[in-house]
Amino acid sequence: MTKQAKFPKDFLWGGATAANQCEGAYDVDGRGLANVDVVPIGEDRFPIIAGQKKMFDFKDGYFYPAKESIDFYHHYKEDIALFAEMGFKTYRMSIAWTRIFPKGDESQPNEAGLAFYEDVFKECRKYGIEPLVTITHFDCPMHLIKEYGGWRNRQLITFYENLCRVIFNRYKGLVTYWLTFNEINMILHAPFMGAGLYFEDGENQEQVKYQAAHHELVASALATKIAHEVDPNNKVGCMLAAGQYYPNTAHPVDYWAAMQSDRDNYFFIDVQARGYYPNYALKKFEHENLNIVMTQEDLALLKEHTVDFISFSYYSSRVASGDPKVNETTQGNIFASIKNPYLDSSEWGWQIDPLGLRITLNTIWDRYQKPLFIVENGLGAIDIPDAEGYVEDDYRIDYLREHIKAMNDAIIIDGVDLWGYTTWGCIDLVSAGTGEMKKRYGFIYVDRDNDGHGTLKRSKKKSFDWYKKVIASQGTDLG
Ligand code: P53
Repeated sequence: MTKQAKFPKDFLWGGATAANQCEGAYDVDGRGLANVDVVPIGEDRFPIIAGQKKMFDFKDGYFYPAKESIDFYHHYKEDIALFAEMGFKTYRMSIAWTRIFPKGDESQPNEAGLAFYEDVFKECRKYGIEPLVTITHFDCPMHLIKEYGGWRNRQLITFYENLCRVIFNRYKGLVTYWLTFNEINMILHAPFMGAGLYFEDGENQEQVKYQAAHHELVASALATKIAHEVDPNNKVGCMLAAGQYYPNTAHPVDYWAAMQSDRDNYFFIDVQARGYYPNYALKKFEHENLNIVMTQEDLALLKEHTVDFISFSYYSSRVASGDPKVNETTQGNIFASIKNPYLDSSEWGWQIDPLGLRITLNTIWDRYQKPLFIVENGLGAIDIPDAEGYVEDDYRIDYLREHIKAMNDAIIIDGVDLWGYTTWGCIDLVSAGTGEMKKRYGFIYVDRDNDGHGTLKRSKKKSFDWYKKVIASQGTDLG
């Protein structure tokens, strides 16, 4: 048994999911269609989520895994009971915008959608589980994409503001931890999934992405403002797809490349946590002739309403090279990176680096000095269940154990202020990157395959009891 120093008593242990990857019930109770519904599994998925191939509706010959997913919509009581059995202190989940505003631009919300999340939050509270709610986890109503062009359009700020006002008021007292945009930097890598952006031929894509990013940043500041007005107890965080870049060698050009790549991602958090655009970004706009429209009111909002905490996902570190001849990249990740020869990889080619988590935690803490929250971490793997649905997932336990140790070192040895840890996909769900079901992260196995076959039966994996013990022992027993 590995003995660790105790985590803080109020440390928020838990797990994370996202609406579109687990709820299913895509057309139930008045829900409207979103970008995340119309992204199929298969080779067209990447060009579609990158905004390079148009898919605005369901088309014959494709399978759309989010339509039914694991049907959390009809299983949430059973699923939350299992989370409670593991001892979760928090459950990170997201709201599907199109359940509340099916088209996105209505003035009145859909009561059935509001009632659904109210029930989910009450179910969490019944077990003393604190909901941690992502307001948008990659979802944007299709109507806002078709009619307004997604986040490239300034009007999206107002529609998002309406959504925030409605949910902050309705769930006052039920929810206090909010995240404004999941992996806000994803807009650069998967703009259709991240911000409902589809590019027309000949368009300056950088310009469109950074203008849309500006709208999201302003919307995030506005959400923070409203959240604090509605309930001063509300805590609002930003959310970054994190993972430190290492230079490929000690050559200064490699170090410089790593720094540049880090800045591409930290740019968003620099604005959300510090309240203003960093000079390197303003200079980039200038040198690349990107004309980003910003009003004085926008800048004032950014300045006055910075986030209360910083959350991030961490799966892997990354490697950058300043040498154009070095181009052997890792597979299977939206963030293509140079391969790191010192690290093992998952079955999907994601490199495994627990110390990288400690490094990332320290870097973000040094940069912002605001409380941190790890809201995603985990291993996507192929699980082979026995007849009862039990999976001996020691590989997952090993991955999580090493990352929990790294996080413990960051808190106990380095003094990083970390509020909590939610593992990704605590129950098996659809992969965002590939659309597969067989890329599983959960402590709970769900009987469903890539083609949508299966009974949806839930069963505990070996890691279920392991994580339960980790939480019960305040992270001291990682055995
Ligand atoms: P999947 C890529 C790189 C880092 C984070 O990813 C990413 C992605 C998207 O693939 O997204 C986050 O399912 C995201 C989750 C997602 C999770 O990582 O591709 O917030 O929605 O499921 C894991 O294995």
